[in-house]
Amino acid sequence: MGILNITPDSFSDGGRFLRFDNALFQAEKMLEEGADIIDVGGESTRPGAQLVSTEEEMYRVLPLIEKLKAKTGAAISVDTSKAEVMRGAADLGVDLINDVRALQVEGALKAAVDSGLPVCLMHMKGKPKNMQENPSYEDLFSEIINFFKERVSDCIQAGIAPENIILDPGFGFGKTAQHNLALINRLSEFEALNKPLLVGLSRKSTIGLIEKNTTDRLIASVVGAVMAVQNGASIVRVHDVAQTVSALAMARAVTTEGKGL
Ligand code: 7PM
Repeated sequence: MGILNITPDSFSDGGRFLRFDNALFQAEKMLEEGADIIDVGGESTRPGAQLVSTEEEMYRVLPLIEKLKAKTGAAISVDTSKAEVMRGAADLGVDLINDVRALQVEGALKAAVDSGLPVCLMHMKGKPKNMQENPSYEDLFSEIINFFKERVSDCIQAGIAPENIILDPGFGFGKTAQHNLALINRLSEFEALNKPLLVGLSRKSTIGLIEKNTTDRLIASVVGAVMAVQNGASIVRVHDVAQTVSALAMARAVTTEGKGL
């Protein structure tokens, strides 16, 4: 899954068109590099980030989804927590709803059910505003697993098909570096839930402990992605598609002892 974040906008329309074209170019590049899904997001969930209005978020993501659907036929996911954005994206033929708030915002669960689309439910402890202020757990894995069990049960109850649910432990969302590293190392503990797992660790701050400069986080991010897949992840959400695809191809060649070559 390639990440396509639409950054905040200036007031000038020139800027908006430029950003739109740039985003389109990025998406096409990621598809050429081997991405299977493009994840389009218009809200920054960075710790302490400003909330984005529904109107602004729709304005950022919907035209892009529409254009991508028309131009590429690639699978598109929409990274949103807002019911209106989910509905708008579903009307445009989006393929997956990716929600860092796990459909807990007012109206989101209903919108997801009505869409009939697969959903990714992510674990977050706290809110983006304060989630990185000393996150603590009595037991990291059992807390996340219990959260998943409750959300899966609520989603199925509401009408989402069990086979349409993907789970994500939420790397960096209310977790210390040690928590994040434990999540990759013991990701297989989530396999008992029998759902596909999605992991997003690309360029995040834990990677930053290994490589300070954001521009130098490529190799560390790729190693994390490979280890996540080795430990059971079905989808990795990444910025650097070509390099991740290459690394995963090598890892698969080894584990299949070259059968696919
Ligand atoms: C600023 C800071 C912008 C952080 C974007 C981010 C995940 C996600 C994000 C994830 C799933 C990023 C994050 N992270 N969706 N959306 N899992 N399912 O680093 O880990 O891309 S936003």
